[in-house]
Amino acid sequence: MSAVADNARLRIAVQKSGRLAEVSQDLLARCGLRFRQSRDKLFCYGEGLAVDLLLVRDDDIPGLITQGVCDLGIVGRNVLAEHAANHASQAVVELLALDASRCRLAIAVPQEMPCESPQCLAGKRIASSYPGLLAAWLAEQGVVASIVVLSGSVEIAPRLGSADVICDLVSSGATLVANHLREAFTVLRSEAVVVGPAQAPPDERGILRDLLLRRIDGVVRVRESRLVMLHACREQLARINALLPNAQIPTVTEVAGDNGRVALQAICAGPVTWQHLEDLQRAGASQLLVLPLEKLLA
Ligand code: PRT
Ligand code: ZN
Repeated sequence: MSAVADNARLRIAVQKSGRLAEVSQDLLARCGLRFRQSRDKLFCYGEGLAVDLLLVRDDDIPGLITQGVCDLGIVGRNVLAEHAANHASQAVVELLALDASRCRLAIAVPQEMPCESPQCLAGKRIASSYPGLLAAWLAEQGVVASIVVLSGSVEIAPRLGSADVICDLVSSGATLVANHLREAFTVLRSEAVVVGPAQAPPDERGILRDLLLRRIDGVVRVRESRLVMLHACREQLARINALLPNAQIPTVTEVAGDNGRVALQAICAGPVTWQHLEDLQRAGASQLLVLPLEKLLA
C-alpha cells in the first residue's frame, strides 16, 4: 500500500476527525466507495474503484490540492475561501455544494454593545481564526480595525480582554449566547463543499473525478427527495399533479383490470408531508405511497 501519487488513482482528502469527518465518509460510502484502512489510518486504499482517501486536518486540504498531492477534497466553504483570501489564488475551486454542515462566519459583539452598522467596528480589536476573510470583508465595508488572530476559543476573547468583538463560525448560536455575545453581521455563508483544481487531471483521474462528481451530485439530490406513488382516475390527474410538492414530470401507467384508473409515480424534490398526502387523497388519489430514494443517475 503506497502513498506515492499514481496517475491512474484518484486521491480525495477528507477531515480525519471533526464535524466533517462523518459527513464525508458517509457521502463517499453512499457513492459506492469502499476503503481498506492502512495501519497509520492516514491513507486508505480504495477497493473496487481506483479512488484513495487521505485523512487530514481540514485546513490542510486546499494546500494538498494546490500541491497536486490530492485531486479532490471535502471542506467547509469557509476553509476554501480563507485559503483563497490568504493565497490570492483561484487554483482550488468549489465543484459541488453538499447541503450539509451549514454555518456562517459572523461578527459577534458583546450583548450590551450597540452596533447597528459595520462602521461601529472601526478601531476595534476583532478576534478571529479567519483573518483573510475578515480583512477582505472589513475592506469591503471601508472599516479600519485590528485583527487578533486566534486558532481556537475565539468566543472567550472579549471576556479575557484580548479583543473587543469576534468573527467566528456560528451554527445554532448557542455558543454566542453562552458567552454573552450577539451576532451582528454575516461575513460568509458556508456549507460542506467538494473542492478541486479548476481543471481535471488530463489522465484516468479526470475520468474518475467526473464519475465521482456525478455520483456525489446524485446522492445529494436524492437526500431530501421522495418517490410518491398513487392511483387516480385519469380525469383527476391535472389536479393531482398540481398538488405534488416540487415534483418532476410524473410517469403514468394503466392499472391492469381497473378501467380508467392509472398509477402515477413522481419524484418530489423535498419533504412530502401528511398534509400533502391528505390533500392528494381529497383530490381523488388512493393507494398513496411515499418512499425514500437511494441513488439517482439523471
Ligand atoms: O482538526 P481540524 O482542523 O480538522 O478541525 P477544526 O476543529 O478546524 O474543524 P471542525 O471539525 O470544528 O469544523 C469543520 C467544519 O465544520 C468547519 O470548517 C465548518 O465548515 C463546519 N461547521 C459547521 C462548524 C460549525 N458548524 C460550528 N458550529 N465549525 C465550527 N463550529 C464551531 C464554531 O467555531 C463555534 O465554536 O461551533 C461553535 C458554534 O456553534 P453553535 O452551534 O453554538 O453556534
Ligand atoms: Zn481546522
